Amino acid sequence: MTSPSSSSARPRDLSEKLYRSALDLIPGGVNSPVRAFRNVDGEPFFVRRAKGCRIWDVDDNEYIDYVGTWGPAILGHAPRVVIEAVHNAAKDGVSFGIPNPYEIEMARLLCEWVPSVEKVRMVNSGTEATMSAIRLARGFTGRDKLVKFEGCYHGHVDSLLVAAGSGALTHGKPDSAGVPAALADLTITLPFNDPAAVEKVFAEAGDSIAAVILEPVPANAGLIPPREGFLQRLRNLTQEHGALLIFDEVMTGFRVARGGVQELSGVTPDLTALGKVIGGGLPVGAFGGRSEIMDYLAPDGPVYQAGTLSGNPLAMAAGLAQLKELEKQDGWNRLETLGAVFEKAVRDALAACGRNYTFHRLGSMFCLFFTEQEVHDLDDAKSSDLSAFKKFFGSTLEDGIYFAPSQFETGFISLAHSEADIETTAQAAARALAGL
Ligand code: HOZ
Repeated sequence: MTSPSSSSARPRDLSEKLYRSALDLIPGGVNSPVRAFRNVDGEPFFVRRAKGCRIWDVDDNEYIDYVGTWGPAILGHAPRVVIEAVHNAAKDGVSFGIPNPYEIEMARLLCEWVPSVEKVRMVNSGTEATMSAIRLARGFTGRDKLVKFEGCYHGHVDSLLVAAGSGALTHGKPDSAGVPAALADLTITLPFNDPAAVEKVFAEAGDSIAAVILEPVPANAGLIPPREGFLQRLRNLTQEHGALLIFDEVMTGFRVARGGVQELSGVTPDLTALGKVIGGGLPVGAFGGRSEIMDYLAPDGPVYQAGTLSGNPLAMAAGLAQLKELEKQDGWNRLETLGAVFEKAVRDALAACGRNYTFHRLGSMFCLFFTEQEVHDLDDAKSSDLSAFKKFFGSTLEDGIYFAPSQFETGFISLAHSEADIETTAQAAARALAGL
């Protein structure tokens, strides 16, 4: 088996063979574009197994993983508590399409943990969560327009695939074909961290805006903290104009704190979209908020939203097991400690090779921007040197470290990463930086 410390080129014969087959059968060979390694001039490897902070590909190469299945694997891969919970739930049936007790337990936990949530509905992905939240906002306010921010990514929802981050940005197509112009015209897109731009839009069209939706800490254009007071300004403006404020905490929910960015910032939105960590690695999303708004949903209200597999017992059991374990292990404090160790290691590696690249971290989320410019919005993020990123990615991958194959994604540390893993990673990063 090839160990993470090996620096020789890794054989990927079986992955290459599988990828050839995939290209014949699946568009682009992948079931989600961010997996395609296109902008790092590579090809994806195929995973055989993952455990803790490590993954092994089908050619038996081993990697320390900082993608964590794009966020959900906060305890690490295949945690015992989650495997047992899924196994136990499955013995009683894998899907009912009829209410089950896990749904109540999950709803109670979410209402207790997430400040904005008085009532919640479960869905199957983050995309479904944001899609449903904006429909609800439009139904509740009787208005059509949405405000979103450049570089924020809210899943592949028609109305929100405008100036979108994540894979859309990575592949240079932040606006998708197939989104009707009439729909895109209802989405007003503004630079992040620019309160004056939001104030202007509200002054001009405030009474037609249903909602402002944002990742309160954008994590799909790299990782970009909000400037002091920005979230509160959005809260005040939306309230003054009768619009709703929607936080998309699919990335940050249960990750940066038990109650997400809204707990850390003290700014409470009207609606919140959740996903990723909430499912323990199974396909789960949720959206919730004030009761008076949530009660607009069918069957009580006029806004239709539904799902055959929503509240699925396996998914609920997995998510509950992961969330309870996080709390039991004092997860958020431990992740902050690990994150600080990681940050110091990265900053030391940067200093050692005389690079002044911008590094952002929030708890266990991080991004190294290959630019010396401060990063406060998408334009700043786009000043990154993508060819330097590409070289860095290739070098660390060959050294057995798997970072996301895009400058515009966020990295994740899990509770399964040890300080020794982080040290190994820092050494690989230092080698990669020295080689730029
Ligand atoms: N939302 C994920 C991280 N940016 C992307 C996952 C995907 O598109 O497959």
